[in-house]
Amino acid sequence: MTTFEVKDMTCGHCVSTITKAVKDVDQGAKVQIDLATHRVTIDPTEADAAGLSDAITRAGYTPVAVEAAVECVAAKAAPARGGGCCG
Ligand SMILES: [Cu+2]
Repeated sequence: MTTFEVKDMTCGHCVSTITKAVKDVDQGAKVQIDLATHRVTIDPTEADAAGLSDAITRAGYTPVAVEAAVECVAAKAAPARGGGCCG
């Protein structure tokens, strides 16, 4: 599971562009996008994090890899999202 924060993803069009870009490099990947938090979570089948990051960059966006620890902080900041990693 790889998570990116993509700040310049702002609307449904961006969501479909990014989803398509990811599927172009990894057809079987599961892509979950939360527009409100600008998070793109990818469950890849063949591409690695660098390849996925590349694909999103080529689509015209700026992905920033999110570490598990950062995810934890974000979950605490927004409890409605209920992050499992923070207990
Ligand atoms: Cu957009």
